[in-house]
Amino acid sequence: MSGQKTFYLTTPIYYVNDAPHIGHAYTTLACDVLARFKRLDGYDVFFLTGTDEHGQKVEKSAAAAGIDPQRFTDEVSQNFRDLADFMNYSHDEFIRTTEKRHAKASQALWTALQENGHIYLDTYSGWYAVRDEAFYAEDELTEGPDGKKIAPSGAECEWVEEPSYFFDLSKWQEPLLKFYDENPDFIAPPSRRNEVISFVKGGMHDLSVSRTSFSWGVDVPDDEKHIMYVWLDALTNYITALDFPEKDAELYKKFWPADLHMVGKDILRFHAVYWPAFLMGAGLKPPRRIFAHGWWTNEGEKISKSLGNVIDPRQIVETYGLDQVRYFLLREVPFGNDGDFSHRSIVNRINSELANDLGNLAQRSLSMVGRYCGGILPVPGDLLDPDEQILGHAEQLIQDIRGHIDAQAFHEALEVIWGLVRAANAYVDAQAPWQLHKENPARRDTVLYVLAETIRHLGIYIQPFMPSSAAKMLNLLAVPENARDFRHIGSHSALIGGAELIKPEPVFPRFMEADTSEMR
Ligand code: ME8
Repeated sequence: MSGQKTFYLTTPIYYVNDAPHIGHAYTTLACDVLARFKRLDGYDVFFLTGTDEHGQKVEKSAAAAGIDPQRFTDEVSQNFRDLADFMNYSHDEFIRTTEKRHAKASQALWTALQENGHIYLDTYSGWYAVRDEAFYAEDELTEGPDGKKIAPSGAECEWVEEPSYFFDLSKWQEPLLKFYDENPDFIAPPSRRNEVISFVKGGMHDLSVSRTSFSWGVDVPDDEKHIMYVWLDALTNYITALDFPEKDAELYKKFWPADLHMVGKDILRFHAVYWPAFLMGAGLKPPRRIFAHGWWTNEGEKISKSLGNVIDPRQIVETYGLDQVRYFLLREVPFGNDGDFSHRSIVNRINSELANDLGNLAQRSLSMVGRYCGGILPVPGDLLDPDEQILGHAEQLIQDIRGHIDAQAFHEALEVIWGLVRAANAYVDAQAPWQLHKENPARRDTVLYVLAETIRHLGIYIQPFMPSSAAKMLNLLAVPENARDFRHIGSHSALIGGAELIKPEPVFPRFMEADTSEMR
């Protein structure tokens, strides 16, 4: 549709050295909620995720598995793709950096940087952490007990000395600081923005952007001894997916610059410093915003393979339910902060907020329609103040939710939605339709209609977070599928007084403790 607002958002592309875990699921989930929200809000959305398949780390993992790297990456990448389907993500495309089109895009970016005089040949001698695929300066490192050099991330470093091309990052201090200044929303949350600004103010060394001691990567144009540094290759995925560098690439014209690159805090520097510098160096526009979210721990402990406490998203979904996990991950922790996954807290939220607050509201309201009105949605009479109030609350809420989603404050969006759930429960208690049933059936009908209408709004609002449960809820109200987007907020037309409703079934069952006895 011409003139339609567009929204392009991306997840990091994940390394295929290992199985996907809850951290990967979390980042993509946040993007999925945002993508679904924007679609419901009338945007033409492009939502990209995928896998990062080059570099020393992946090459080593393939060697350890005794498989050639291409077959290894094919297998592990498929695990990420399967997880994305399992989690009900609505990505528009899944990119792999071993695709041909990606080598072409990375080489085109390289050539543009070279033509603009930002790349030169020299020798790199310094520290490198394979786990982070990152170079470190001596003064950033500490010494481990066995004398090994350790990066701030905890990764072990090795000494590297080899011919390398360099990108003139040291010259980008001023342009980057100016860019951050002119675009105050470029890095979020604000604490992260300050971190980046002080890093850049501290001065930067030129960045090694090619390697010669192994070969699993994209070839440097016109110098076959070199492959590109995996981060230069990886970051380019965001424009490969838009058909860069094809002439007149429609997707690129339509969606670049990206509205949001969602990342974890571990990889903010690559996205907020290197990536805009590469793009500006190549004469391209930087993205509009980078959001760096926090880190998950498991029952208070850092998640790591060596501790044996990696959380498998499939296992928790099988235990607690998909929408329950989607809700918990975004409700439990202010988005941006670190969070802890604990059995007790997820069960608490499932039982109190999903089963009791929202589930019961729908179940008891719709059961009354069944019991008192023969399952026929009643036609309302005149609205009184409390009715107008709750309906006004439901209708106005979209503005608050939109504000929170645009700030990536998912927890706040859910909090205000639950404000309406609580108000609706208070409305049922105050209006006591079971009492009205005996005394004033006409008023009872109005109250039940107002409740149905409030639940319709709640069903619409929770769609991005819990798509299947929201669909069940809207089905219970016989809301047509084409009347579930945000244009239908506040319009009463979607609920038809006189419509026959199906017998309600609980949308959010309680979690029974015995279900997990095996797990703990
Ligand atoms: O860094 N808590 O890939 P990666 C929260 N290929 N999020 C977590 C997490 C945790 N415990 N663990 C991982 C790479 N993540 C590069 C990216 S982009 C051009 C290239 C999430 O497989 C979080 O989003 O190591 C983090 O940034 C990402 O996974 C790192 O994934």
